[in-house]
Amino acid sequence: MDAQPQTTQRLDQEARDIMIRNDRGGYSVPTHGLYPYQWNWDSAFAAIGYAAFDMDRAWIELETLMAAQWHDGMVPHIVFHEVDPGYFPGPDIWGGVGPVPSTGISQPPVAASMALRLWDNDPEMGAERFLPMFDGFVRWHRWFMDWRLHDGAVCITHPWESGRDNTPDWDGAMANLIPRDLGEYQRRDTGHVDASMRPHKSDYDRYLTLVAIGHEARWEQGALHASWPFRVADPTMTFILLRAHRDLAELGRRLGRDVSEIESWIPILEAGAETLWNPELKTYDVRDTLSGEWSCCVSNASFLCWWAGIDRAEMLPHLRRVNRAVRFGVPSHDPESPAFEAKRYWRGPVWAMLNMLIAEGLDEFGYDDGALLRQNTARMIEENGFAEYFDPITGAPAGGQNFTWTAAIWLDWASPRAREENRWAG
Ligand code: 2M8
Repeated sequence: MDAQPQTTQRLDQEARDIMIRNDRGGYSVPTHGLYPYQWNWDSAFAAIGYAAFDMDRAWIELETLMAAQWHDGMVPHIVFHEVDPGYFPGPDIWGGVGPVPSTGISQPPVAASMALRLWDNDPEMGAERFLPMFDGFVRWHRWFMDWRLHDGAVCITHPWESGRDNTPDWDGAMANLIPRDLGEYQRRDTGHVDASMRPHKSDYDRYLTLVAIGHEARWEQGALHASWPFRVADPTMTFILLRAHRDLAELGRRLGRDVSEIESWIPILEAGAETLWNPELKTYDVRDTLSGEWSCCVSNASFLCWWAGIDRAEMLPHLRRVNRAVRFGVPSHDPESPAFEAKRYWRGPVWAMLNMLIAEGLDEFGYDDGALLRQNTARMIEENGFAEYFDPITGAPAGGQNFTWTAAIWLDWASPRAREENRWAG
């Protein structure tokens, strides 16, 4: 056997071991220590990782997540199954009002798209397991349509809602947000990971201010909507929800359900996505809906347009430019921007799961860049392991280690074995 298949076999095994070790029984944690709870979009990616060796376990991941759905349809960003003082802020600070202790915001709704993938893996099991969840998914997607739209683009009300916590995309909106005096609090993240790879205290002051406002209002969207001090229209959310609507409609059709309401949301978001086009920078960009200001940032979320089914000619030169500037693309922030920081979380590092979404979108439009990105992601993991994120210039692993979504993305997509076995193009 030559070196490559041996490496692949070893990494496949390592990835499976990580997924098994991060399994807490019915849900996975992103990594031991740093993130001891169930996160929304992490779980969606975890499901496709489990699908590589245990389809039943894959569906359980989504079922556990959906069981935390709130009465108003929201599916929370963190589900606090078992209180763990190693993470801050925990359930007491959030005061979520769902059936299980949770946060009061959501996260990028990639779950319907991952459910469609599970279905394609095993259609019989897919029909059986998705049917009971279909209505819940529709209610969740409707919640975004009811509470998060601005001119058809999807907004976030907290940096944590986008999943791209400290991206420079909302530096302006964050600067306009006046933090409360919160007294002393103890962050736990910097006890697990070097502070140079994490957000600053000034960020946390604002994250916690928003949580305090939501908690006081018991997360009543109707009450919060008018006065909420942070509302940013975001390509991550807009593109991911647009794709998720398309995928949910497909799942509904397969189940023989009426999907006309879901289909009616698609043109709304398509029009909304165009409101995120920054004509000066010629990129999909973030817009602060309160100040009207553009962020003027090219981020990895800007390149989710293809995943959403939108092929915009100007985006390909941007993608090639930012990838040329680093060894491992796609950097989470433009390396030519002064705000770029190679190791600080969402201000520069590469994230394997966003690479997968970007690459698959490119594949669907027939661009070779998708296959190149997959090979590059595979090399990055081969050389540097299953880190939370990676320095795009050196590939150095950053953040938490033995990370669920990196292992899942390897198993389902980046591993050469996945490519041979799988239905994925390229
Ligand atoms: C990161 O965010 C959490 C808060 O949600 C944190 O830093 O405490 C983000 O990378 C987010 O996208 C991710 O879902 C979460 C768990 O991996 O970690």
